[in-house]
Amino acid sequence: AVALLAVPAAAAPAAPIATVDPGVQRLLPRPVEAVATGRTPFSLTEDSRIVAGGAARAVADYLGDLLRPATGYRLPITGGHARRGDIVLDLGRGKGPQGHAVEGYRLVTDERAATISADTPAGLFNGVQTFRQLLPAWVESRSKVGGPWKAQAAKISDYPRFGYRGVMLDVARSYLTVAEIKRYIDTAVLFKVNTVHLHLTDDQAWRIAINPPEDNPSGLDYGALTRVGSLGGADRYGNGTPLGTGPAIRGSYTQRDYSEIVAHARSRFVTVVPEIDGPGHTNAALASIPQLNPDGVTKPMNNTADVGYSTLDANSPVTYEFLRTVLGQLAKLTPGPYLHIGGDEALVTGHDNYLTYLRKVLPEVTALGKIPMGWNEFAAVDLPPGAVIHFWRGATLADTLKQVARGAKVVMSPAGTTYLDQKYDPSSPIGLSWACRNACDFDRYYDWEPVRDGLTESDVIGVTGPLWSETIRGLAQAEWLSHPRLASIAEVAWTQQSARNLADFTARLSSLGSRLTIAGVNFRPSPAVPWT
Ligand code: TNX
Repeated sequence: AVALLAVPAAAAPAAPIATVDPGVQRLLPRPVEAVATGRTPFSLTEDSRIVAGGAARAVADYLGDLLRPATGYRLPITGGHARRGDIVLDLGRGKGPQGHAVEGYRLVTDERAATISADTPAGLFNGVQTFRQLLPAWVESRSKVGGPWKAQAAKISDYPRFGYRGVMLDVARSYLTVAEIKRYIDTAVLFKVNTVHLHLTDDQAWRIAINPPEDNPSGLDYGALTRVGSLGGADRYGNGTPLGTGPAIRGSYTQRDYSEIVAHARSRFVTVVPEIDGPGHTNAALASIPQLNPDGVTKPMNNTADVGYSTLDANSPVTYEFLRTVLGQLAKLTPGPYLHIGGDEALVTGHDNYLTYLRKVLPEVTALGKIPMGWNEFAAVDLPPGAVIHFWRGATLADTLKQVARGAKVVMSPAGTTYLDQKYDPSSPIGLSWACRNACDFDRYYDWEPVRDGLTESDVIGVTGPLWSETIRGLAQAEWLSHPRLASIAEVAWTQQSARNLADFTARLSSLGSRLTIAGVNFRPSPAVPWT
């Protein structure tokens, strides 16, 4: 029998699929075109090799590291011709689906080989994630387990709807170690997430080390940002009710730590987007460096979850001297194209000062060769072409549409359907509930269309799930709130709208639980999913 998982006609719902069916019918996100060919399955054996040359070698290294622990096979990486049972990474112009060179791939599995073809290493990497899901869930085991390691015989041609498929980690309200961030990324790429936004600074804490520059006219003590500013986090609500239990909320990243995160992300074709929030959400900076305050006196650190009470001084040259140093160092450490400058909830800045601030900071970012990104409030000023509006709520929709008409782009994070920090339902022990109340499971985060509100397909470059961390302590809690809702967001970002269907997605989720369990990744087993 030939099972079909192709794009259905726009009006027809996707064909229902069996929950335990292996192979193409469990792929997450759903591919553009995936056909089970009915041939003999591919078998990975102790004689299998990874055939890859040139720039495909980096992907081959990743794939080898992925498969060796569970299989116990050597899986040598080699050039030359493929033999029966090999995995082939075939990189070259025109190898991927036509018109989708940047990230598209083809995958063919049968008794002869598993062949992934793409125009770019990023495309190969996407194909590897699909191949990974065709193998039994036990392949996620970090220790050796028995096979057989068969992958259903299939033909797949696939590419993303959007190029920016993101998740945001708020490491300011609660710290995550470098190892935890790497682990989180390693799970996210399973769903073809390719962007990790790090919310590095906020009222509660400043997490990234900044070196004093050679030219330091105001003699600012940048070391205080981590010496003082990193010692906080959100540990109680404004009314004093304690918030969060688990590992320490404090910590910071040296520039070497940050580079290690960037390098790890890069090896998984993930772009890191650093955020330095301002002019609001800046109490930790104001508590570290006295000259940032109009009265020259540091503010006290504040570990409540409160926001909206702090601001940088838009009329002080020291503010811009400070930001030039900070953004300059981050730009150097960040190979990705974006610098996120926040801009949200500047409630005590005053409108004119807010505009002044942005009109000064935006050119600094472009002068560093980076694309400015900011929360949708920042669309209040004219943005440089290509700037990215990170849309989280509707209040400034008119500004967003105006800036889009002038060439800005949009990343969608509408709070009620993407905020990963929200409780699943009132029984969730952690999570907030201001953006999504009562029923905030994977279905709600799946069943929405990102191109809306007067935006067109080419205005939107992608989707991100923000994981704010006021209530989160450590990786296990971060994972619990993320999975399976991150899979929903990833499919919204990857899969064409016409191919998306909630019932079909729910059925495909059923096999994800065992995969995450074997991988040692925490998740919330939603009662609505027939977990297998
Ligand atoms: C709003 S969304 C915020 C964050 C909070 C979050 C909690 C946005 C741009 N700002 O400061 O952490 O709500 O859900």
